[in-house]
This record gives sequence, structure tokens and C-alpha cells, in this order.
Amino acid sequence: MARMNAEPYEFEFSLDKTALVMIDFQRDFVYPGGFGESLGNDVSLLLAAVGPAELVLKAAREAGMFVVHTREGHRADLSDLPDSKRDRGDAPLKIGDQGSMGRLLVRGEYGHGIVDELAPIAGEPVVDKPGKGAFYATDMDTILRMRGIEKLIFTGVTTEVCVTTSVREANDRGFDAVVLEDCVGSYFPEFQSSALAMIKAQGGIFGWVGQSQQFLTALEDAVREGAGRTGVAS
Ligand code: C5J
Repeated sequence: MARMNAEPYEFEFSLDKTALVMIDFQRDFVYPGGFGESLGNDVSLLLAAVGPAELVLKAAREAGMFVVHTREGHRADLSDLPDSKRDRGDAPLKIGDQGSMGRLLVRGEYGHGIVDELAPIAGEPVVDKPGKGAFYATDMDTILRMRGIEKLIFTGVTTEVCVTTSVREANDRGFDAVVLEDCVGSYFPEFQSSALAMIKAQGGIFGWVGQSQQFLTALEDAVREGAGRTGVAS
């Protein structure tokens, strides 16, 4: 069992029943010329989460943990895109319009892809979602339950939109979730802190919040203990 310092209290998890969830680390949100910038955002703020998330991803892979990635986006014919989502706001480019990395938030386009540093590898499912939440109109729940997953470690962008929507969906489905604060990013620093405060308030009403270093330490300790028990040199 791994034990991670977190707020509002220690988060305990076993490596074989816990998945690392990487939410929407797509070029469309993180790089200039994508959907995020089309909404008027300073996308450079999101890049800060990529480095810590890379370390967490590497450690989770080495520890044999299950990893799932998500991507927000739509079919090329936009048949799964509600008018309400496309038409809201006054952005010069809308979902489906041509941007410098391809059509915004359209599956298969370059901008829709996950950044190279965090690219999925064989055995890591990629869940394509048409909405903000990872569970809405996807097979996320089935994928996690088929693996016996009970707890989730969340990273991704953006904190107050797709990450927290997914955390809330996960919570209602009976999963325990911790969000790694330095591995999630927002275009609005004040939204990031409020969103995370809401998760851990009231005794952890939606889940836990921790730091990547706390997760890495918990993982190292658990792997060392496990190796000790099986007689493998630590
Ligand atoms: C947004 C997301 N912000 N992945 N999507 O529209 O958070």
C-alpha cells in the first residue's frame, strides 16, 4: 500500500488498483494557435504543468501503474458537437475552424494530439471525449472497472474545466481521486486555487489535493517496501 501526504489527509492507494489519469494534455490547449488561444487565453501558463506531469508519468510507468489519457474533441463532421458548445462566445475561430495546427478540437488533427513529452505508449488507453468530463459519452468507466481500478491520480488541463469536471464525475461513480496540484494547469491562476480548494474542502468532499513530489515519494516507498517483501534487492 502506498501512502501519500495530501490534503485534507493522507491518501492511501495500492499500485494495482490505482490509475494515473492524464486529462487533455493536447496541443490545442497548451500551444499557441490552438483552441485555448482562440478563446483569448495566455496558453504559456499551462506549460508549467507539463514538466512535473512528465516525471509523474515516467514514475507511474516504471512502477507498473495503469495510465489512461483523455483528449477533448469532435468528429470531423462535427455531428457530436452541440450548437451550444460551438456557438457560445465571440471567439474569432470556433471548434471545427481551421487554425495553425489544423481544425480546432477535431479528432485526428495535429492540434488535437497530446504533446510529445506526454505521448501515450502501447497499453495506455486514450479516451476521446466530446465534453469536458472524462466519463460523459465515453468508455472511461468501463475501462477503469475492467482493470479493477478504485482510485485515480489526476493530472491535466485545464484545472477548473476538464480536470475538475472529471474529478466530480469520478467521485459520483465511487472512485477516490487525488489531484496533483503542480501537474494541473489553468489559464487563470485564481481559478486553479479556487478549484482545488473546492475539491479538498469539507473533509475532501470531491477528493484530495497533493503535489507531484508527494506522489513520487509515496511511489518510491511503496516500490521499495514491495521489493523488500518479495526479497528483491532495493
Ligand atoms: C477546456 C479542457 N478548457 N480540457 N477544456 O475547454 O479543460
